[in-house]
Amino acid sequence: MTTLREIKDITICESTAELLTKGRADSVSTVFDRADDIKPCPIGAQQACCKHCYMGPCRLSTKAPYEKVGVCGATIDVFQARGFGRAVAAGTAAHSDHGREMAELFLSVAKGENTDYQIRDTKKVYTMAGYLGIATEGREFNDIAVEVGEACLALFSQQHGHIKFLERAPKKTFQRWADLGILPRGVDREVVEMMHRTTMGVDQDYKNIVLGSARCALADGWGGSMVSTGLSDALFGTPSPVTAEVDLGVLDEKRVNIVVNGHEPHVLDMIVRMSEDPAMIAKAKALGAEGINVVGMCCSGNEQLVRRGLNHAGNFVMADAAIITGIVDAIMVDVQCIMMGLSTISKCYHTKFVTTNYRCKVEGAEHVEFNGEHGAMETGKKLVELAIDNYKNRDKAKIKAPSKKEKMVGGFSHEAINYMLGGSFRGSYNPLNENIINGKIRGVVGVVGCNNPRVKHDWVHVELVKELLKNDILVVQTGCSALALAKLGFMQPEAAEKYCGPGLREVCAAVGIPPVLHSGACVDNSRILEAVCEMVAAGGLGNELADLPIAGAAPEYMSEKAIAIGHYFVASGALVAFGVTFPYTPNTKFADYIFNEIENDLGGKWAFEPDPYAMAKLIIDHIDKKREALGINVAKERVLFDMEARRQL
Ligand code: NFS
Repeated sequence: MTTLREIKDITICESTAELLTKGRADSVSTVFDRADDIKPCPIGAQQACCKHCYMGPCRLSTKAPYEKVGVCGATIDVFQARGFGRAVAAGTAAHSDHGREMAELFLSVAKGENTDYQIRDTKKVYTMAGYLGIATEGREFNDIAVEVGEACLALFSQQHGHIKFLERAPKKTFQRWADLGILPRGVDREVVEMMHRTTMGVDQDYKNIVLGSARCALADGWGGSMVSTGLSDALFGTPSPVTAEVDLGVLDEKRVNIVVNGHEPHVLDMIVRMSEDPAMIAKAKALGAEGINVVGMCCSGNEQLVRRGLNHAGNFVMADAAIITGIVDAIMVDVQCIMMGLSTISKCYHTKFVTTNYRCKVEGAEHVEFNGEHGAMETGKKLVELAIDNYKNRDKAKIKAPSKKEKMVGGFSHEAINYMLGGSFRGSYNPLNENIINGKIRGVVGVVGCNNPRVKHDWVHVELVKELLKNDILVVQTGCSALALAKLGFMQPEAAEKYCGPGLREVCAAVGIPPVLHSGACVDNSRILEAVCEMVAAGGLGNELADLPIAGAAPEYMSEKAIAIGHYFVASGALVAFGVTFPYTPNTKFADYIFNEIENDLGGKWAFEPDPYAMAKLIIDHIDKKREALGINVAKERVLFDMEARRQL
């Protein structure tokens, strides 16, 4: 019998704790309990296992002096690099297959073949055309849009030359990539090449594999993800500040509740639109409900939160808790971060678990295929009806409706940041740069990524961000991490007063922004690339991305996608710190390369640190080092709070 953690050790999120307690009383198993039940394989966890051929799998000792090698003679450094490269390829594939879906959808709309969606942000299409070198003078908008869509789609299978969006980077950063020979070609080509290079008997130089992985990761960040963000903005609107409510309390006992858990914004968009149809509302009312309530969960929810202020139920590990409420009439999923356990747990309640994408079917789930290009509206209606019909099956004895929810302001695209800081007539990044130069803002850090049930849910995110804010570091967020902070009120302008050092507090008050900016889903980390390019362009902070006092962190990550994102930030010149665990063996050449030496090649580097306070310290040290190199470091005390001070806070 496994001993399960006490709920207080599992999460700091009150509503999650409340529902997990009920889940245990209901005898259902959640992702947290399964994490207690299955210990990670210690050899796999250190990437000291290679299973890419059938002379093995070979497992090496994780203790120095690492003399043992695989049957083919491969060293532990090659083992680690291969595993790393494959994670980057898988993550890149995931973001990019999603990006391609957006490109195909956009193209069908631009061509006038699909009237279920519209292009809502024409300005974005012109901007994209500019980056892609597509002429716009004197041309019909639709012709431009079709060409933009085709160019974006072609970028996936591009065989020669680099992805055009890379030219948005500062010249020096671009030159670094060119000199290293890692300017990526099309996304598909880079993913295929990385899979090839990591098969048995191909690339057996760990540095060459890691640099090859950088090429693949760059194709993700500056290719697939950038296409996804750009075209989704064109279709659904570029985010600008908007209010919403987050946490499980957004579920409403009196209405039909639909939770959409996934990554395809057009699926959620259609379900929301169909739920607003008076005929649908009438149908729900006829069954005794007061209406229909659609909320997001994880990333497509993040996209619709920052674009239209859609309420959001929480990060992906909270999906079990949502079902345990007994008031979720349907949970609809598309692709990515969908736990198979949801199928099992939904059967313990009345919840319908519905898959909608041919790529992601789950045993035991009902499948209603959603095709954005054909009959999206019809399918959207069908999905909403299915939830309405299930409302009558609620089991009153199993209901526990959570009440906790928090208000937030989100929607900080790089365009919105530009506007907020500079105003509509002189929108620019100059004010941000000035505040960094004068030291009111010490640096900017992207705190992103998943939750991982092996650590206390949300706690690492929140403690890290608190430390950064106290030290005048502006925080930009995406993905599940953003929900951790939003649920605790960090995304309200008032949070600046409560959590920030004096400099950051002053800037936030003057501009009227929260100190933690929500920028969208994980694919929207490409927005952070855009923002940091603008920072270099605005001047005064160096000539390449690696000069900036910035960093990235994914303190509770769990996905291969996070590794791909981390690596494109490293390849773009940032320090990237990961928590929980990292697939490496300490004191090997591979470890030394990715954590140190790689900085000479790429300008950025990796760090692994599970403790949020130590992570904050290493990030702040890095930022101070960059400030010093820029000659803008005014001596500043680092505020390190002791336990007592933390408790008071
Ligand atoms: Ni990102 Fe979205 Fe969340 Fe992690 Fe999964 S939902 S794309 S991978 S778990 S942040």
